[in-house]
Amino acid sequence: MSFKGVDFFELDSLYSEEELMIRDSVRDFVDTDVMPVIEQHYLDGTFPEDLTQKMADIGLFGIKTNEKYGGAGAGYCAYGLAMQELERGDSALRSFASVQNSLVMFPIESYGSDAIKEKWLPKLATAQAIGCFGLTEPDHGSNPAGMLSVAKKLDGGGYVLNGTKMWITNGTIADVAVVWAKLDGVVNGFIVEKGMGGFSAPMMKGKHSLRASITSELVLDNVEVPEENRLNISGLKGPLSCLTQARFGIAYGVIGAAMQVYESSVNYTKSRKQFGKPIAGFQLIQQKLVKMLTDISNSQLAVQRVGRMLESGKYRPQHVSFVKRHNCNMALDAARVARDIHGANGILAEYPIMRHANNLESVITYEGTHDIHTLILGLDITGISAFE
Ligand code: TGC
Ligand code: FAD
Repeated sequence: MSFKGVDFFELDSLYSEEELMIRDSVRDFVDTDVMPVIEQHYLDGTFPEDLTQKMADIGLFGIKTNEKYGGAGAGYCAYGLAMQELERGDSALRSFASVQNSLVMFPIESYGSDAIKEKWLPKLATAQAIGCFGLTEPDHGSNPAGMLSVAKKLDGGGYVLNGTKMWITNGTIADVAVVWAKLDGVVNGFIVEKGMGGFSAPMMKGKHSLRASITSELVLDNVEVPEENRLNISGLKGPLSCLTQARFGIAYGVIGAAMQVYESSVNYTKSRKQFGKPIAGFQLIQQKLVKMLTDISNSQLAVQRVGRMLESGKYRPQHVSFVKRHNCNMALDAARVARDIHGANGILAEYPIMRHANNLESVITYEGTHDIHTLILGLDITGISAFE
């Protein structure tokens, strides 16, 4: 039976027909193509690479990108709903799509030279090319301003890049990397292409979370890139503007994971009997289900509002921090409670619980940890920075 969604407040009425159509096509894809294979990929620690073409075919890459580059030219809420459905399948697939859309196509479209846009956007939209985004370094995660990667201008034109990036989603399989490095002490973005001399992207191993996602190092050892591969933005606002896009998609995405663990919990508690009756009949269980539904519904309302604010251009990045922080925390809590509700069965691959719970431990950390978003909002409230 296909997924019906969790919609206590009849929120479908807040979306256009086109937005619901996009959501439903991703929902069908997840039910048909993702659910049957994802647990095994998670257990094996493999990314389902064979699904990327189908994802492109249903328009999952370049959802907001201009149609002239092969995108769908849709709005933020359409993008968000697509991420929600994908993450109901697995955070790894949503991560893949977040990176492709928000962290690679967005900066190329916003800041790339015409040559770079024409070269990469159509290929990224059709999954002929895969992208990655290299900001984090081994010793600079929450504080990317301290990055050590450097770019130097070459006398004959172009730049030479040196440095190491870590925790880079899609790195090993990427054809193109958006890499951030300091040029004369200021953060700048560069397009690094697979096969460029001195560039390698070894896979990171041993993860207990996001096991169906590829996570890599990026090693830049005197990599030469031409002038046209430098993005037309300087300062930390370059990468942070990309993060605003991706964080919004995550805030929608994690609702999908929460919906999945909630639905499984409702079904499980109705069929699982203890002390002579279904556990759904115990007050403590009902209280947990009510909290999950309340939290999911609040998160849905908040993120839809932020989506419309982004579409109107009347937003501040702090609005996005609010929903990234709140919704990731909500989904992780829901997954942990669902694990409890499923008892011992909650740790089995037969149920979509532990996988989501483990994945969400990464999702609450990447794109700005829960506490970094707390500090962003704390600064917004008080006007006093507590970062240092
Ligand atoms: P700060 O002085 O606050 O800002 C520097 C400049 O940037 C502007 N700005 C933003 N612009 C757009 N969007 C935002 N969200 C922005 N936030 C700030 C700001 O106005 C300023 O502009 P200007 O013109 O004055 O220069 O910078 P800071 O160094 O104090 O840093 C602030 C802090 C700590 C909040 C920031 O560094 C931060 O957000 N840290 C968290 C790092 C992070 O999120 N890393 C994510 C790496 S990528 C990733 O995780 C991908 S996971 C992909 C997946 O698999 O889904
Ligand atoms: P740290 O910054 O070392 O933080 C450790 C702890 O200290 C956290 O609890 C944090 O909240 C806390 N802390 C830090 N600073 C402060 C402070 N000022 N006040 C109070 N507490 C503080 N990065 C990319 O660039 N591209 C990617 O594609 C990408 N994909 C990822 C995929 C996965 C699976 C994971 C796990 C990470 C990925 N990341 C990626 C990296 C991610 O963005 C970072 O892990 C994240 O920004 C946190 O950095 P850190 O891990 O170095 O933690």
